[in-house]
Amino acid sequence: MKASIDTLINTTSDLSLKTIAQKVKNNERITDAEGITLFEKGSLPFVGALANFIRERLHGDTTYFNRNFHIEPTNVCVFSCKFCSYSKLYAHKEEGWELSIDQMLDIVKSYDNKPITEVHIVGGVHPKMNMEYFIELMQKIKAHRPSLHVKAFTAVELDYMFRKAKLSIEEGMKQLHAAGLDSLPGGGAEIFAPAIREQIAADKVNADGWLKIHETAHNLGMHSNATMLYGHIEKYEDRIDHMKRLRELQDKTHGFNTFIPLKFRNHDNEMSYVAESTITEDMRLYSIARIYLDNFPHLKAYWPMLGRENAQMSLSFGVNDIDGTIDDSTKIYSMAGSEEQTPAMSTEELVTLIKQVKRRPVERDTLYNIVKDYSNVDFATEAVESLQN
Ligand code: V47
Ligand code: SF4
Repeated sequence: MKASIDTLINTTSDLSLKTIAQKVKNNERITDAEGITLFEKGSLPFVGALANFIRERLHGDTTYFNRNFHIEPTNVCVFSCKFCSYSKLYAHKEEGWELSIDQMLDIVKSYDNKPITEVHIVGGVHPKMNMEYFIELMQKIKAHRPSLHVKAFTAVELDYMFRKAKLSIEEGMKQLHAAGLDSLPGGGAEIFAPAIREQIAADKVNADGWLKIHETAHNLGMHSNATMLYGHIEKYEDRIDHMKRLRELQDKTHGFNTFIPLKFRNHDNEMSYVAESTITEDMRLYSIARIYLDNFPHLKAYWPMLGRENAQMSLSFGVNDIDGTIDDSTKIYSMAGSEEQTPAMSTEELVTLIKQVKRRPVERDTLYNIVKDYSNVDFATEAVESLQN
């Protein structure tokens, strides 16, 4: 590994790229300007080799996945993000769906005998689904299955809930945490740069509001993820600006677990005229994120959006986490044009996907505690043994 990075440094003639490679080798932070240089000048083999070096320094071959299921309480939303293919405006709410607390609890109960560790709950912003509603949901989930980790609500949903309830972020977060909310997913971040955010997601919480909500959660001892919606109308500078704000907050709190780049899909939304990014650009983005975000422990490829084969390929471009079995129907990507129309993968399929590219599959829980190392698991033998027992 060291030999290959030395070769890369010695064979790179561009001085600015050579300096970046040297910094990566020395485990030094790159600057914002260097991040932009990587986007402008870094070839896929160059940034990929650096990202893989960092990935292997941090995690070796270990590739994490988890066993989770999604609940989408509603696709009715008061906001009107231009890239969203999924939501139905509140004014047309009869075209959307709304799940009752009992219906959501039934989904939780349908996993009673399955070794799931996490439920991921994210949806549109429905005015009727307020603090009381979600406090009751959290309490009922925890009463039913206390060990299930509840990762729920984007900062967009939380901002709306807290404002409606006239609660400070801290008070609102404390109440949900006490009711059973364990951590926050990374959605709603989109692109922080105001000039772009105003064009694609004008009416929802802004960058400072998103960051404040995550900072408050971190200060209460909760962890969270961060996303970035890329490959639409943003520029390289906007990507670096986004990651810079995340890197700065992470320096303060160390509360982020993982960074999840989300590739913009253009099917059936108001931005369908924007071409989707190429796979090469996707892999460059993952690689540069791994290089720039030196204080994020994990980089995740969300396979329902990227597709399984591209997610598999990303494991050579800095990614060390491939999300979950998503043993359920999550609609946000299939409606936006992802090739994954029924995003569910069995543990065996996920493990196989990881092993095919010679990485080590490890099941984790939400907080990256190891649940099971699958490197030596032979599913055929396990199936026979379970039939015999
Ligand atoms: O915030 C919406 C994105 C996000 C489109 O934390 C789109 O573990 C691409 O945040 N093309 C919600 N993306 C999903 C999310 C998430 C997913 C998986 C894991 C985690 C985690 C978080 O979906 C939204 C938005 O950025 N999105 N529409 C679209 N057309
Ligand atoms: Fe609503 Fe989220 Fe869709 Fe925006 S991305 S319209 S906040 S569901």
